[in-house]
Amino acid sequence: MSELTQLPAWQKLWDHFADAKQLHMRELFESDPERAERYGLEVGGLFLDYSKNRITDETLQGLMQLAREAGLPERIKSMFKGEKINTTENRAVLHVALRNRTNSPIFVDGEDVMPKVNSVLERMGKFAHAVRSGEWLGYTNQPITDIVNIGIGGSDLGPLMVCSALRPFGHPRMNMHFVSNVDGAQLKETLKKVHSETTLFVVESKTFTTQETLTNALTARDWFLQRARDEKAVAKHFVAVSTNQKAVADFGIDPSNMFEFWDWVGGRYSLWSAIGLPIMLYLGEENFTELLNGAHIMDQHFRNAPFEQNMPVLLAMIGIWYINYFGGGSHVIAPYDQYLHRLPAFIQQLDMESNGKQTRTDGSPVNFETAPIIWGETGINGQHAFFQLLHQGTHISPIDLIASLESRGSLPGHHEILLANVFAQAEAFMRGKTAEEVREELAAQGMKGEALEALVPHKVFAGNRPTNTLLMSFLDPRNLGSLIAAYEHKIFVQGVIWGINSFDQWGVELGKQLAKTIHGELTGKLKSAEHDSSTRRLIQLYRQANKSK
Ligand code: G6Q
Repeated sequence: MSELTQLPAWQKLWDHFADAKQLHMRELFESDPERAERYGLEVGGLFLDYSKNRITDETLQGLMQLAREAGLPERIKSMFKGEKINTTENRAVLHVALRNRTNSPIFVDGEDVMPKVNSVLERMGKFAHAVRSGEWLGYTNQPITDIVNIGIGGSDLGPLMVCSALRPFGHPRMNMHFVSNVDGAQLKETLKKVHSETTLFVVESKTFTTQETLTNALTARDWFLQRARDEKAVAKHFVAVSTNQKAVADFGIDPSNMFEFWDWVGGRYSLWSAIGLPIMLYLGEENFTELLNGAHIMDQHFRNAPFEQNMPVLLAMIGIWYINYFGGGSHVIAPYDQYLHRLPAFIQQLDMESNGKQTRTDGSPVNFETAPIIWGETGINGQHAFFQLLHQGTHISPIDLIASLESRGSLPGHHEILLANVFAQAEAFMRGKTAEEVREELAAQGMKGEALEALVPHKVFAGNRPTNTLLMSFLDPRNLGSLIAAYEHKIFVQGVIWGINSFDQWGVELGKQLAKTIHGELTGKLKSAEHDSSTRRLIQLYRQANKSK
């Protein structure tokens, strides 16, 4: 594979960086009245303003050249064609097939995957309709009122984020619950809120071997049977979503109650598959289809638009500019929307699990930074907390500010305040505040002399802090679908530039193995294994604390 740091565009960008790092966005805006117009882009119901970045036309040309030299055009084609680009697992990467609304054939191992995608979607639709309409009845002939999703990681965060984001579109009878933590508390608290007669448990696990999920599912099943006292009733209250039919059957869920997906769907990219069943149960088939439609719009755009006007490519390459040239290792997701409060956690997994790697696809180590640390919170709450660091701290971290333009559904007077904050923050991050402006401001407040001068340095803001403003017309299934797909493709592009496999997750697999031995020791099933002194001591402390049990 080509050595990224040897590519002509990589070096050319370094030459350009020597000058570009001196530029202040204030001046860039002053010298170009058209900047916002030129550095803005609309795709479907999404609008991206990327003008408040430390970039010029030369930067963008260099970055797009880098994308071409790194083979991005070919890699995009490979993904959409179903080639096995997840090389360490020998799998295709086809979340795009799950929302391929044109139905054009996509082949994996010579087989068109579209018929099975459509057939599972149809089964999901029928099932969702039966549950939502009240036709599907529990063991005492009552309709379902509560859905408990049991899953973790990719089998939790996507459905959880989407169901929270689209709550205004949810079925009024349906209460959604998500249980991922194996600590017992989350399941215990959830079970306090639901009734066995009216609850449907959706057990979601790609592998159906994940200890946390299986433990929670078994406990939920015991809880249910203690109440229903009839094994046959399980079929009305437990369904599974998995790629592993045998494990589902072994667990005791009838395979006719299983919704299938395939190994070419990565966990963190799976909300579009049967893993989206809780989404469909809550929002209905039509809204789920709209979510897929929105993603499809972004897929088509990503596949066909020239890089210079390609939203995911722009987001990715501007990200590369900060990560690899400025050396900023963090990126903030700040949705100005309470319904999107789980979006930072979702993007965190999507990005950090995909690109948190240091080995390239050919097995060689990288000699540059890869995935940034993704973090965030609803913007308005962040403003009253960590934005201080973003404004005046020593780290420079790009921020995605995400909001909806229309005030539809908001309480009177609220949306204007919210959006005023989005725009004001973006402006402040860009402009900053000079010592001269601070002096004027303090003088206007009646301060003067030494007291004024002593305060000036504390109230100065350097500005020049990058933001992307991502605006939706309105937070609905279609626009959310486009937004998520934009991030998925952004992450893919960055993975391609770094030459890493964005679709495996050996770090997660390690976590799944590690606890097994120690769990055996804690439960007394295994004799003490070899450990370092710290681990031995921690195990001892556990034993002492639980001596009497
Ligand atoms: C996602 C990861 C990981 C996975 C969970 C749950 O891409 O692989 O987050 O989704 O570990 O795995 P199962 O779905 O197999 O239970």
